[in-house]
Formats: sequence, structure tokens, C-alpha cells
Amino acid sequence: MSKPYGGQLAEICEKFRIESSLDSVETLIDGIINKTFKVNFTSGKSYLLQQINSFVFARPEQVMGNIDLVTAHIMKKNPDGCNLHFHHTADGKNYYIDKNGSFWRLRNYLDAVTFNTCDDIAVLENAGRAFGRFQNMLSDFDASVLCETIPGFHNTVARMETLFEHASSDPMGRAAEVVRELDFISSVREKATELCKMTLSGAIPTRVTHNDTKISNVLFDKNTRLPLTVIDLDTVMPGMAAYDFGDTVRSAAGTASEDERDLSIVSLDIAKFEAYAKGFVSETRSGLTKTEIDTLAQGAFCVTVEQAVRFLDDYLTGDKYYKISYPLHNLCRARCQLKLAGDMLEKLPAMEKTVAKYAAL
Ligand code: GN1
Ligand code: MG
Repeated sequence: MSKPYGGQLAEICEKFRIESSLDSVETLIDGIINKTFKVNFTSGKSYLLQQINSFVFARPEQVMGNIDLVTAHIMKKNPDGCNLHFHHTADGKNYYIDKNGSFWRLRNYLDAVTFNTCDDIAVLENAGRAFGRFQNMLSDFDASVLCETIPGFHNTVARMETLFEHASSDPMGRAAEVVRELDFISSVREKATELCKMTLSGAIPTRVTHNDTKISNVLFDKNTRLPLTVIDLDTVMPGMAAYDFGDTVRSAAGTASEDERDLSIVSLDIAKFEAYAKGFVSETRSGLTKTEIDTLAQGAFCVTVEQAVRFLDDYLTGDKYYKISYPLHNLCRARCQLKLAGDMLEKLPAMEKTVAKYAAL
């Protein structure tokens, strides 16, 4: 049995009142923010134990407060579905802070399959349905009860400003390496911040959204490949439907993974885009405004540029936010996202036409 944290994980699991002994622990590579373990008990049951990254989430108890409210809402809407269940400690909290101040949570383990990239068109359409339904389930959720767990999370305007400030203060002496990237970002700055500005002015409504709709955040049935549930509710808070739509396009409708180094193979696959758009738009066309529908495709471009800005900013400021596997990882991620965004810009008219086709059905 592997013993990450020197066996301390058993003690942490006990706090969540699991009535069995810890048998084995598997470290899962799951996302690039939190640490995730599959903990297997002698009873035969498994759970997902996560250590929340408190550099990213300064107030993890607010994240867990939001999750309590959102999971209860979804459970009411979808009582017979496959739902996330976070276990509570003896004092009724859905988290535990250990003696080192680390923040832990434990939920039911769902035996399912996830995709980081995906060539199966049917899976993409189903991912669209899953995130579309998730959006619908939250359409009557009172946004005012949610904490903004990461202020300005999808404020592309502010993220751009921060990037350019860091490019000029250059704390790590890396700005000279990214001149071309900064030039490209400047050239698309207006288009990439347009939806964010429309939301700030009220032209696009603010909704309760997932805000991290990577395709890896949908669980699919191992056999049928139908969507089971949407996971990673850490950033559910007020946001833009177009960014939720767009982030799945960014993560799943490209021809390569998020950190591909061979930029010659990075582009948007229009067939994948169409499959995803079909699923998402079929579920949401009656709930979203015309302006929202009309700007969904642009949302993919905006969120992809924003993601590049975030990776590049992390590179310029010393790689503190995202986990990296090698020194230039964030720079490579940023370059890959910029290549994808550039291709999306060229294909935007076709993408908009595709969305309009499914909106009109
Ligand atoms: C992070 O939670 P995870 O690792 O799937 C990030 C997202 C980014 C994504 C890029 C809280 O997602 O916003 O889009 O990495 N989450 C947070 O892979 O910053
Ligand atoms: Mg996340």
C-alpha cells in the first residue's frame, strides 16, 4: 500500500466518519490545481479525497459552502441521478482542516470514465448535453447566496491588465521571452474582452455557471459513454454562459491537448465543435437570450485567449498557480492556447453559423 503523507490520510478519512479501515490509496492525476486521492476501504467502498489548493482558493470554506448549496439544489432537481455527495465531519462540516492547516474534503467515488481530449463525436455531443443540462438546473438558483470564491475569475479585462502589468514589472526576468505572445494578445485584446465588457454593462446576463467546463469535468458511463454527472464544482458562481460553452470547446474541440508543444498540430476541429455545439445548444436554446446564443462561439475564442493570458501570467510571475511538470510548462501551455485562439478567430464565422443552425431547430 502506498502511503502518501506517511499514513496521515487514514486519520483524515476518519474525520469524515467512514466506518471501515483504509486499505489502499491511489494518487490520481486530476486537474492542475488540487491534489486528489482515491482511497479504498476494507469494506470494498472507495471515496475521493482531495486536498484543496489554498494558494488558488484563499477561502476554501467558502468553496465548500457553495458546494453544499449547489449539490443540495441539484439533488432536489435530479434525485434519481448520479450525484456528488460530500461527507460531513462530526461537527457538520463538509471539510476538515488538519494540524498543518491543510484543507481536505471527501466525496463518493464514481466509477466512470473521463476524457482529457476526445475524438469520439458522440461523446462530445453528450458533453454538450451534460453542461447544457447543468446550466438549466442552475437557472433558478439564487446567485446572491454564493460566495465569489475567486474574485474576477473570468474577468478577462482585469486578467489582461494584470498580465501587462507583470510584463512590465517582470518579476522573474522572463518578459523578453514572451514578446511575440504579448504582441498577439494585444492584437486580439479588443475582441477577446468584448463579451466580458458586455456582461459588465448588462448586455449579456450574469448567470450561475460552472466556470471550469473542461471536458475532463464530465463523468461518462464506462460502457454506454453517456454522461453521468458534471464534477469539480469549485468555481460554481456568477458567470457567463458563453464562457461555459467556450471552455469545453477550448479543451475538447481542438486537435491537440492543452499543453501540446508541436504547435503545427494545434487547431480547432470544426466537426468536434459542431458535435459539442449541437449538444449544448439543443439543451439551452430556450433558456438563453438571443444575444447569448449569438455570442456562444465568440465565448470559445475569449475564454481561450483568457486561458493563455492566465498561463502566461503564471509563467511571468514564477509558476505559483498551476502545477507544472517541467520549467517551461506554463509558457508552452500559453503558446498552445494562443495558437488555438488564432485558429478559432479564423473559423469564427463558421462556428457562429453552426451555433445558429442548432439554435434555429
Ligand atoms: C484549472 O480545476 P482544474 O485543474 O481542472 C483552473 C481552470 C483552468 C484549467 C486549465 C480554479 O482547472 O480555470 O481552465 O485549470 N481552475 C482554477 O486546465 O483556476
Ligand atoms: Mg477546477
